[in-house]
Parts: sequence; structure tokens; C-alpha cells
Amino acid sequence: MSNQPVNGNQYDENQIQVLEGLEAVRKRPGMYIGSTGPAGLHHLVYEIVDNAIDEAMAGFCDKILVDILEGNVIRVVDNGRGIPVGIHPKEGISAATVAYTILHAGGKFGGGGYKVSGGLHGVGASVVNALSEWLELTVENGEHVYFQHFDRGHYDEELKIIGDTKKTGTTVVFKPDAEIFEDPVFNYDTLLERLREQAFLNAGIRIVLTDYRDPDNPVQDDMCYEGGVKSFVKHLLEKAAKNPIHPEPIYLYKEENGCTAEVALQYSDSYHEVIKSFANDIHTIDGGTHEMGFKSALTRVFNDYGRRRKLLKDNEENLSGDDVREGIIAIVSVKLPECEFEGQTKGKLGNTEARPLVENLVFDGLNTFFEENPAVAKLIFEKAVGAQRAREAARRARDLTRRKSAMDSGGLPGKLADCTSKDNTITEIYIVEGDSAGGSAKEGRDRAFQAILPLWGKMLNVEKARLDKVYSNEKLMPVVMALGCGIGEDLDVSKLRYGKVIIMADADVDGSHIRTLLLTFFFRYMRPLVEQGHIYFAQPPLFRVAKGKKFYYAFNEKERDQYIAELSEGGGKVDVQRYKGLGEMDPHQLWETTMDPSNRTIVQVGLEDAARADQTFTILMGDKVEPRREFIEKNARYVRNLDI
Ligand code: 1YM
Repeated sequence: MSNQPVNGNQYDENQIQVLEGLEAVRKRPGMYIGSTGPAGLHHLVYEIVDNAIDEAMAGFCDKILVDILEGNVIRVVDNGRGIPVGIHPKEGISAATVAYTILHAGGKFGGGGYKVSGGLHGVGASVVNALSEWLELTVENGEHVYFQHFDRGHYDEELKIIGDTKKTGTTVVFKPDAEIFEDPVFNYDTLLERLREQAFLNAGIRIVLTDYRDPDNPVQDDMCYEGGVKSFVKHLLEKAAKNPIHPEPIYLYKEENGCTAEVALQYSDSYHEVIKSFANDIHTIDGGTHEMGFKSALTRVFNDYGRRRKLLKDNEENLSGDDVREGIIAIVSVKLPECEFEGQTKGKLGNTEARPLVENLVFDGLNTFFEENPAVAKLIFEKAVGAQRAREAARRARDLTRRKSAMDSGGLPGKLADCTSKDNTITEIYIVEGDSAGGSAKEGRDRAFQAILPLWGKMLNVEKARLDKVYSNEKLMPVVMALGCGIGEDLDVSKLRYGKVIIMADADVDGSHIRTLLLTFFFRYMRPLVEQGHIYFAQPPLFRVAKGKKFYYAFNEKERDQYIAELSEGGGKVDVQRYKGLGEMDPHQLWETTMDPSNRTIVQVGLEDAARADQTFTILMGDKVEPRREFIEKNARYVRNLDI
């Protein structure tokens, strides 16, 4: 693979820089796409699609096709103007080639007309090219069809005309490099979720995702939402099977100094809040200035309204942020000429101008809405007052619990088998469903640093209860007391008694249920524990494969079959035991396979797993039957794989 010299026969300075640039990307892909795991892999697709979306936002394109082809090849097609094919004055090669070979060239080329797109690190097409085994670019400009082939970012031939056409548009086909990515297999639902989000955030654009990997059974979603973020809110409500308390989402929009802010919100009868914020179509999972502006305006509007209407008496406290957000589903989307993303995962918007932009929009817009829609305003306001009362009830329940526990067991639950160490950088607590597994765990553990809490009793349906009910739940309170860091608005992570909170449950449907319940509880009432990576799942083995004295533990069917094959060599009887539950393992086996830090695998729970559990939980435990049935039908086949 060599690059064609451009000016005469020698590589010029630019050309060398290009090669160095692509090499840099291949050497440290994580710097450009975050990781070489599934997130980084899927990010390649978003980078290319982002360019097509920018073209659509500029008003030149209304349809984007994203195809997953056999062999995990991706094809993205748009009907825009086509990437410019003319010779780039500085580089001496086609502008399209520049966009695909020069680092950071994508957005900047074209003299300011081209909006900076907000990919995770804003890296663009050349990074995708560098990380693809091969990539093919086709551009139609209404006259000719242009084509260029790349191998790992390098090309032997320039962009060339291969035919004539009346159409315009860009097609990019690429195969992610198996030398770079751990497992270059695309997940349809991952792509679908993100592309659907893009379709909501860019009203009117049609995005069609098709999976052709199973030739007999292509899967397709065709997405176009004229209602934009308003449709997004409706979609989230439906997906989570929540009951809205007013018929239509409230929609607010504002444009100022080349920035736009858009907000859609609706209240449901649930007790939880969902706020999704975006900056230049990037999900800001940790919020930031736009979200702060939204929250502060919301609280102000409610309290002003309450005082003005004398619904809050002079001697009554203001509604808190949590009160006014109870049951809300909101989308906050800003588009700025340049976004600054902060924080470790770059999930937080830093631009200071975004805060007043959103704050003013929501303050003025929602005030007006409240004045013009008194009936809806009254409903929403009363819900917030209900939340305020429940918060006060929770405070009383908490004080009562504190007094009670101070009197009996020094604040620790009776069934807790505590560890000796108090140093939470090394301590762990196993939360175990069932007394028999709890017994094995107590015997098998290393009591120096491992505590065991068996769970018993009736679980609370977190969906249908507010915090005050948690304080009287016999299953959850021992967890809260053992962790020692409080709950809800009292949560103080620095008081957490164990650095690792490990949920250990059977590898079956009941086990999956208890995992989901606990995860949902942590997500809703102790979210910082999830955010800061304190929550884990234990991974007990499913099989023991043995011949004579030699044995292996297998954690899935593939491993089991490998061990069977290995032990079968040379003849003799191979014995396979399937563990139906943790209780079937003796204490030593449980220690060896699931609890010994030098040997076990534990899975750290991320915020996305928890958010998904939350949604799943609403569907499974909420009061709508139809979404529950749909969910069960769709997921029945996954139960064995334990996707939660
Ligand atoms: C399947 C991916 O990349 N579409 C696309 C990209 C560009 C344009 C149109 C485009 C931009 C401009 C003018 C401009 C890009 N052009 C460049 C660069 N689809 C996809 N569609 N004309 C066409 O911004 O002024 C980068 S992306 F840099 F070459 F102009």
C-alpha cells in the first residue's frame, strides 16, 4: 500500500503529515473514538452519519440510509449535494480525499459555511477511514459518479470518475478493522437508539436503518418525526409505559446569536424524572449548563406561580427542584456554533452562554404557558405540591428509622455478617437473595474484607412508591442501613461502608428479577453509587465440567463445550454439572468461582445498564399491560442470556 505522490514524484510535506496523522489514529484509537470496544465501534457509524445530518440541517438532504451489510460492513447513503470533489487549493488533491485522509479536515474545510459537527471528539471521516480495513467513497454531483477506495486510510488511486449521473449525494461503505476493534460486530439496537435520537433531534429528516446480515430476514426501522423533540417526549412516555397527566407535551423554542434552544416536556403520574439533554445532537449524559438553566427556570416558574396565585402561603416553604421535576419527561436540546464538553467522559456541556439561553426560554415560555393553560398549570402544580408533602413525610420516616435503629442494633441490620475491615477502599458487601446462598456465602467468604447481607421479605414496587415508603420496607431498609450512606437527598457517598456493592443472585429468571429490582432501587434512590461505579454483579458459573480430578468452571455454553472437548481428548467420561442456583455450590466452590478476587469475574454496572433497568422495571411493574406483554414477547428469547 503506497500513497500516490501528488506533486510530481515526491511525497511533499502535506503527504507525510497525512500518513503520520493516520498512523497516530491507528496507534492510539482510544484518543480519537474513546475506546476500541463496542462504544468506539458504533461511534464510527455516528461520525459518518453526522456528516450526512449536517448536510440535512444545511437544507440540502432529506434522507439518510444506514445499512448493516453482511460481514459487519456499514453503508451510509445520503441525497445531499455530495462531498465537494474539486481540487483543494492547499492540498492539491480532491476536497473529498482531503476530508477522508487529513485529520480534523472534515468540518473546517469550505470556508466557514460548514457547521462544526459535534461527534464525541469532533474527529470526522478521516478517523473512520484510518480505522477501517477498507472504505469506499462514492460521490454523485448531478453530472458524474466519483469513486475512491482506501485500505486502512491509504489509497493507491485518486478520486476518479466512474460514470455519469443526474443524481446527487454521498455514499460511504466501510469495514471496521478487526486489527483495531475487539469485536467488530454491530448491535442493531444500539445503532437504532442513537439514530432514532438523531431523527427526533432533527425534525423532518428521514433516517432508515436496515440490517441485511441475515439475508432471509432483513430488519428495518424507517424514522421521520415532523414533531421533533415533542415526538421524542411522546416516544419516551410510550416506551416507558407512563401515563401523561396532560394531553400534549409543552414545546418551547428560541434562537439567539446563532444559537438555538429547544425544550419539550410533559408530566406523567410517575414519581421519577427523566431529563435528556443534548448539545449539537450529542447526548450530554452528565448535563451541564443547558440543563442547569432548564432546572433553575423550572423551579422559579413553579414558585412564582404558586406565590402569585396564593397556592403557596406566605409561611409555606418553596417547592424544591425535586418537587417540581417529579414525573417530568423532558428533552433539552441546544445547538451552538462550538460546543465545549467537560468532565472525564466529555458528557457535560461547559458553554456558559447556554445557561441563560435555556433559562430565559423556559422562564418566559413556561410562564406564558401557565397563564394561557390554567387547567394544565393547576394539575402540574398540584403534583409538585404532592411531591413536597411526600418529601416531608419521608423526612419524618427517616428520623423515626434513625431513632429506632439507634435503640436496637447500633444501626446495622441483624442478618448482616459484617467484615473486620472498616476501610472502604478494600471492603465489599455481597447482597445475596435467599438464605441458603447467604449461608454458603457467609461460610465461604474472606471475613477480613467481605460482608454478606442476605435479603428476605417482600420487595417494594419502587415504581408505585415514593421515598417515604422505602423507609418502611423490610427488604430495602437493611440494604440502606448496611451501606450506611443514606438515601435520596440525604445520600453521602463518602459514608459508604463498602467500596464494592456486589449483587449476587442466581443465573435464572428469578435472579434476573432481583438484580433488576435492586438496580432500579439504586438507580432511583442512590444514583451516585451507580455513577461512581460502586455497583457490581457477581458472575457465578453455570457449569462444572470434570474428568477424574481435573475440572473447570464454565460461565456460558460456549466455554462448557470447549472444556468438554478438551477433557474428552484421550477418552474417558466427562461429567457436566449444571448449577441451577447459588445454593447448589458448597461454600468453598462459591468462594473459588464467584467471590475470590484473584479468580472471580464481577461486572461493574454502568449508568446505561441502570437506566435500561429502570425503563424495563417501569414496563414490568407499571400499571400498563400492553407494553408489558410486548416486552415479554420480544425478550423471552433473551432470558437465558441474562441481559440485565
Ligand atoms: C454518507 C456521508 O458525508 N455527506 C456530505 C458531506 C459533505 C457535504 C455534503 C458538503 C459540505 C459542504 C459543501 C460544505 C462534506 N463536505 C466536506 C468538505 N455523507 C456525507 N454531504 N458541499 C457538500 O460544508 O460547504 C466535509 S463533509 F469538507 F469536503 F467540504
